[in-house]
Formats: sequence, C-alpha cells, structure tokens
Amino acid sequence: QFAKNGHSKYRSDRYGLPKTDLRRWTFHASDLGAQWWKYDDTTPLEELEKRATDYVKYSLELPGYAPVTLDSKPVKNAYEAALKNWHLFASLQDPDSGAWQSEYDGPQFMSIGYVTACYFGGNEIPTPVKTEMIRYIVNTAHPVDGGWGLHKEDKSTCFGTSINYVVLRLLGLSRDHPVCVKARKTLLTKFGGAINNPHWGKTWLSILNLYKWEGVNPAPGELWLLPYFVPVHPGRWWVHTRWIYLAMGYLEAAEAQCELTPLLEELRDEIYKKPYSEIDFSKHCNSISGVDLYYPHTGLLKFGNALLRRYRKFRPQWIKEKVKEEIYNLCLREVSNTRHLCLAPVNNAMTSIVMYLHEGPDSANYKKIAARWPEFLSLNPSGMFMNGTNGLQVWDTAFAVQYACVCGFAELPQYQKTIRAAFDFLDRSQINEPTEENSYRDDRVGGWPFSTKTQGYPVSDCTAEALKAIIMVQNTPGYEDLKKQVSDKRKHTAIDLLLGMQNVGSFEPGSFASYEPIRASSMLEKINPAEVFGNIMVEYPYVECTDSVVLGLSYFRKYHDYRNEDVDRAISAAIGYIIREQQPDGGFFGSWGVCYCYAHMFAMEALETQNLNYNNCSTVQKACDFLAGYQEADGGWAEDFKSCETQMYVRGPHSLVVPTAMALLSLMSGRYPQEDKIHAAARFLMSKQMSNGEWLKEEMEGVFNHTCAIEYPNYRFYFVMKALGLYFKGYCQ
Ligand code: LAN
Repeated sequence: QFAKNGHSKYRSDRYGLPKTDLRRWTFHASDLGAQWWKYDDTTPLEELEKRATDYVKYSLELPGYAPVTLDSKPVKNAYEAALKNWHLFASLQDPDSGAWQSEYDGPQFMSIGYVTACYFGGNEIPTPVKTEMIRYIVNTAHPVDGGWGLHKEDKSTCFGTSINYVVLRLLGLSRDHPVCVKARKTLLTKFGGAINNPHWGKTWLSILNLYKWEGVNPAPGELWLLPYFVPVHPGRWWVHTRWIYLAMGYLEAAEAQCELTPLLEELRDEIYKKPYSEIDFSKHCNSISGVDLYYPHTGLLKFGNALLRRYRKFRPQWIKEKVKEEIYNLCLREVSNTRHLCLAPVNNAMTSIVMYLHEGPDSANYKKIAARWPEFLSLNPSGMFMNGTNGLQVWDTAFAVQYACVCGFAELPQYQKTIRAAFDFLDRSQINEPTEENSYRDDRVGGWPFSTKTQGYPVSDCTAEALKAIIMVQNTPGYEDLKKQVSDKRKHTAIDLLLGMQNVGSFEPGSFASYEPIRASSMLEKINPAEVFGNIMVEYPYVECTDSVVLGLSYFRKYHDYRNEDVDRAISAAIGYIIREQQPDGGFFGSWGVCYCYAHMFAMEALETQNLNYNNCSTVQKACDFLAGYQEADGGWAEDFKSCETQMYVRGPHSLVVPTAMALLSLMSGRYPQEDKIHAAARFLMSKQMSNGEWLKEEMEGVFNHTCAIEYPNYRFYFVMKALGLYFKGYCQ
C-alpha cells in the first residue's frame, strides 16, 4: 500500500549487511525547520513508537501506521480524491516546525564530502550512521555492474563509482566484500580506474591522499585577487560554483592532504590499475572517462589549464599564503552568513576542511560547522544518505499552503491548525538579517530561502511562492487575524528584494535567475572545469523562476498597493521574456524539474495572470498544442528525465502521475479547448490513486545542471491535489 522509496530494492538484505532497528531512529526539527535524525538505543521501544510522528512512520515504512481515510468507500469525484490526498499529506506535517520536512534524495556525489571531512578531521562517524550509510550505498548500486553514477538512477560512471567505493571502504566495508569486489571490477575494467575521474573526483581523492595534486587541473584561488571589474572574477559566478571553487582554491594552494593511514594505503592499491608509486599523476590532469564527460573542455580552458599548470610549478610561497588568507577571510563570511551551515553540502564539506587547516581541529569555527553536518543527512528504508541541500522546507510548505487554499481545504475547520502552523513557519522563515559586508552577496532581507532561514540564501522563486502563500492565507475566510502577523512592511521588503533581482541590460532583461541577478556573461561557460555539469558558471535566466515571480508579484498586486508602477513594469518585462523564451515548436524547457511538463505548468499559470489564454494568445496556443501532442492513450503524460539532457521532449515507457498533473494544470491554465483531453488526464490521475489517498512515488521529479536528477517527494502530493482540485472546480460543476 505504501510507496516504496524510489529505487530501493533492499539489496543490502541479500548480503546480510548489518542493519539498525529503524524504529529506534528519532526525527528532530527546530522551529526554523532544521532537521536531523538521531539513533536512540536506550528508550524503550513502546515509548519510541508512541512518540514517532506520522511522518516518521510513513517515511520509514514502519508498521503500525494507519493513515486515517475520510471514508473507506472509494472516492466519488475529483474533489474527494484531492481531499483524501490532502488529508494524508496534512498528517505528515512536522509538529515542531510546522513545515513539511522531507528527504531530498538523488545526487550521489554528496556523501564523499561528509565522509572525507570526517576522516580528515579524525571525527568518528556514529556507528548507526555508518551502518545505514553503507546500506544505502549498497542498495543504490547499479543492479548489473555494481557501480554508481552521478545520481541514483544514472548509468555507472567513473566519478560515481570511484567516490562511492572509497566512501564504502572508509565507512568500514571490507575490500573482499562482494559489493566491493564487484564495484572495483567495474571501476578498473570499465573506467580504467580512478585515474579517469573528472575534476571534482580528482580533488576529493587528492584531499584523501589517494591522488596527487599535480594531476588535478588548477582551481586558481588567485582569481580572487583580481579586481571585481574583471569579467572572470569568481564573485560573478553562480553562487554554488563560486563557493565550491573558493574552498577548492584554498585546498589546492595548501595541497591539503589527509594523513596516510593503513586503510588509505590499501585504497591506493585498490582503485588504480597500476601500482600507486608507478603512476605519473602529472600526466593525468585531462584523463577523463568518456562516460562521465557531459561538458568537455573547450580549447580556451585547455590552453588556460596548461598555462596555469606551468605557473603552479613556480608559484612562490608568498602568493600561496596570500591566496589562502583571502579565501579564508571569505570563508569566514560564508560561515557567518549561514550560521556555519554553508550554502549546500559540497561547499560545507570543503569549507570545514579549510577551517580545520587554517584554524586547527579545536577551533570554534571548525567545530560549529561539524555540528551542522547531521542536518544534511536523511534516512529512508534503504538507508542513510546526504541530501542535495539541508532540505526543501520553505519550497514545499509554500506550495502546500497555497494549494490547500486553492482547493478550498484551508477553509475546512479541521485543517485550520495545519494551515496556521505552516503559515507561522513561513512567517519565521523570512530572512531578516543582512549579509556580512564584502561577501560578494546582495541584499537578502525580505527574501525566502529554498530550505531554511539560517541557510540564508534567498531564491527568486522561493521568495515569490512564499510571499504568495502568505497573502493567500491572509485573504482566506477564517484567517483574517493573520494579516497583522506578517505586516505590509515585511511584504514590501520582499517586493523590494524581488524587484532588485530582475535581470536588466544585456542579460535577458525581464527575466529572473535563481539566487542573484546575472553578474557575468555565459561566455564564462567556456572555462567550466567540472566536466560533468552544464550551465554552472554563471546565473542564467530561468523560465520557471520568472514565472513564479510573475505569480507572486501579480498576486501581491491584487491585494496591495505598493510601488505599483514598478511592479507592473517588472511583470510586463517578465512576461516579455517568457514569451521570447518559447521554443519554435511551442515548448518551454524546464531547468529544475522534468521538464517540459514542469516548465509549462508555471508558464501557463504566469500567462493566465495576464488573462492570456488559448483564445487570445498564440504563445499559449502553441504551448498547449505542444503538450497535448504528447498525451498518451491512457490520458497521462510519460515525460522522461532524458528531456533534461537532450532538450527535447522524450517519451518514457509509461504514463506518470506527476508529469500528468503538471500537464493537466498547464492545459487548464491555458483554457485548452479540447476538454476530452482534460477529462482523460484527470481520469488517469484518479485511476492511479491508492485507497489511502496517496499516489505512489514514481520517477525522479527534479534536475539540476542538465545532468543530475533529484527527488521532490512531495510533488506527488500537492501538485496532483491542485490539479484535481482545480479540475473539479472548472470542469465538473
Ligand atoms: C536547487 C533546488 C531548488 C531550485 C529551485 C528553487 C527549484 C529553482 O527554481 C532555483 C534553483 C534551486 C534553488 C536549486 C539550485 C541548485 C541546487 C541547490 C538545487 C538543484 C538542489 C541541489 C543543487 C546544488 C547546486 C547541488 C550542488 C552541486 C553543484 C553542481 C554545484
């Protein structure tokens, strides 16, 4: 009856690997939504079972969880289907934070950071965590070749296989364990050994003393010494790339290297085809497995790397020290801006090693970063793993609240408590502290982050969706008293922030990027050194982010008077960009979700706010025709993750619930005239609902940087609910 967690085939059970008692894990959340799991082996089980929330029982598939159904009879219509789904989803809300806390699984290159940081600093990982991390990695190994890829459902790659192999060994699995034997064989025979790792893999292995820095292409920290007006200044890069390469610049200049232990010596023997001492690492900067390569080096990068490699050989000590000092100072600002959480897990792990090296193991900064590591770990029945971020609390909660309002569920007295708790969470999560000076950050006061307030990075669409959720609740009957709680003044700061985030000038005027307005030209992609990701060097205009901002601004405009002309101008510039962004075949390409269905859903709704629809707007017409053309015979949509990589709609083997809900929402927003298609889509969704009200987890819903899939476990709740709720309102009455 319950959704099995994604890919889990529980293969670890076959090997008789140790397992913890899942009933002993307790889940914790702070009022600001920080989340972490703890193993409790002292409290009596009955006590623990009593305390476990519905979310814990549900997500760990613990026995004894009987979600309350409204009615044991099958649902009669789309409204009842949506309500039943909401009823279950509402029960999963976290009682302590008021947010929907969730795992955020998918990428398989995050654990290496955590495990390396722990190993480097001599921090012992708690045994239950080790046990469950091993189980998870084993459970997600490729069923045929035993390797790992960039994300859970990827083909095996050199990067994924080598780093996850190393992680397994560092966590304590023996080299002779059949899982290791199989993975090693794949690593050596299929990929030619860890020597063919892409840049990030080589970097992690060098830090672990399993590779030599001379064989890693430069990540020159010197760039930070340039003045900001130079177009390649890293302060202009996309914020993730900026902070990862910042810390990397330090680690490279310091030639950071873990002390060699007997285990590392064994590993040196295991991951290469040749004996370690015979490898000339300096010759392997550019050895990269063909399977891994998504974004090959350009001529310019090759040239630059060659030059910098030569320079590196003669780089005087004083320059190295200067670079390290500059980077360390910026890292201090990053940890101060994020209360030692850091932007995301990769820069968190690297920054913690920087702190360890610069300040020492007993320093307060190092210890404080280490204390936040558990917030990146999640647990599900297949084991424990590193999330893509410290969660998606604000994002999920903003949508859940909005769509409960849209469907009319927020008005039902039995859900007042849920909505109020979620509203309070969003209220607490608005960022109200400015960033440190000189940290290459813009204003952030008034914005909302994707995950939690202490993470401290506002995102354009997260700000808009959270703001919209707040205004929606305040204007729903029964919640009038909440108008005082988030004051107009606070909403105005959100609007100021959003207006300041719009791109201007030569960078796609009218559009919105993710965290900041675009700061440099996409020409910088020519020096993208990461090989496995596309579009990571600078911010880009994103159709979905722009759509969400249009939704937020126009909703605000309905209820408030503030900078009306500026808001109107911003909306119309954004709409102009959205229209320009349509492909000639009618498609809107999505960068953060899979893919056309995702982007169309946001785009059609944004255009709908301006009363643009199938009858009066050729953009909507073409977009609806494009989507309708991919409807399957059973009424569903079967969009495959490959759409994201190929930038063309790719049909998968069978229809899926989340893409269908998104396509249905798009067609309804666009007022697509062929209503039989709309009815068929709704029928498909209803036919897939389980008797407890949920839809099973299917394929991964999200993506980043073109190649990496990531899960949004709650899309199957709230987008489907919204689709059926609106369908009932618009087409069944
Ligand atoms: C996310 C997740 C959410 C996503 C949306 C809000 C959906 C989007 O509209 C804007 C961008 C944003 C905030 C986003 C940016 C990149 C993230 C943080 C991620 C995809 C989750 C993981 C990813 C992060 C960069 C992973 C680290 C890896 C690198 C290649 C740098």
